[in-house]
Amino acid sequence: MTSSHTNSSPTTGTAASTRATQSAKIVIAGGFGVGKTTFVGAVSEISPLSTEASMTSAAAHQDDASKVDTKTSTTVAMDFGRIAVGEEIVIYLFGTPGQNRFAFMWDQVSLGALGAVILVDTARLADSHAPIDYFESKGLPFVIATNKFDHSPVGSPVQVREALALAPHVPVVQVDARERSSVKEALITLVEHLLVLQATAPASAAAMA
Ligand SMILES: Nc1nc2c(ncn2[C@@H]2O[C@H](COP(=O)(O)OP(=O)(O)OP(=O)(O)O)[C@@H](O)[C@H]2O)c(=O)[nH]1
Ligand SMILES: [Mg+2]
Repeated sequence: MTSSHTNSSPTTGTAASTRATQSAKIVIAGGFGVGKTTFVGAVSEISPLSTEASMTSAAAHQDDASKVDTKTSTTVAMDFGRIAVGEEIVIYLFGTPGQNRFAFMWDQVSLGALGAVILVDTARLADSHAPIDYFESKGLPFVIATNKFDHSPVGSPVQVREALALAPHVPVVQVDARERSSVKEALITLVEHLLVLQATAPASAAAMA
């Protein structure tokens, strides 16, 4: 995997401290209330940074909580989490705000990212069109992860791929954003997808770094 940048650890005299650390940025995107903040929080090894604001009745015309009845807050800027992979690779997770009125944040949140996980609620597939179009237009690789909501129809990956008119090479996986192991699987799928893209199109992958 190509790293987004490389940091040298400060010298303290031990072999471990002089090892280079590579870091990669991954974006967690998707429509309103699909579980992005939950996803980042489930896997982050640090207390995730969230920028949640209460969904008040004053903003009810904007924050349509009827779509996600357990929801009392919404992300207004971004989520941030961190996972170490061994001693040498650190993955930073940036979650986007889901509501269209905060879409102006997506460029900032996605800057320098290697790829994205786009979370999807199969009961509201149309909400995924904007994030999918966004990452396609930026040429940023992504995988689709259908989140496991009780109210949502269980679509097979093939049905979801068809309904979202995805390119054949885009992976589709099922995820439970509350479960660390499930979130890790989705992230591994993205990393594997990035490696395949890099192996098959080295020039374009290098340009993303
Ligand atoms: N049943 C179920 N509920 C989930 C799952 N993931 C998230 N939730 C719940 O769904 C609601 C929305 O989750 P969030 O993580 O806030 O969603 P979000 O995409 O960050 O929302 P915005 O930032 O407002 O777009 C919360 O009440 C979560 O507890 C899941 O996999 N299954
Ligand atoms: Mg959120």
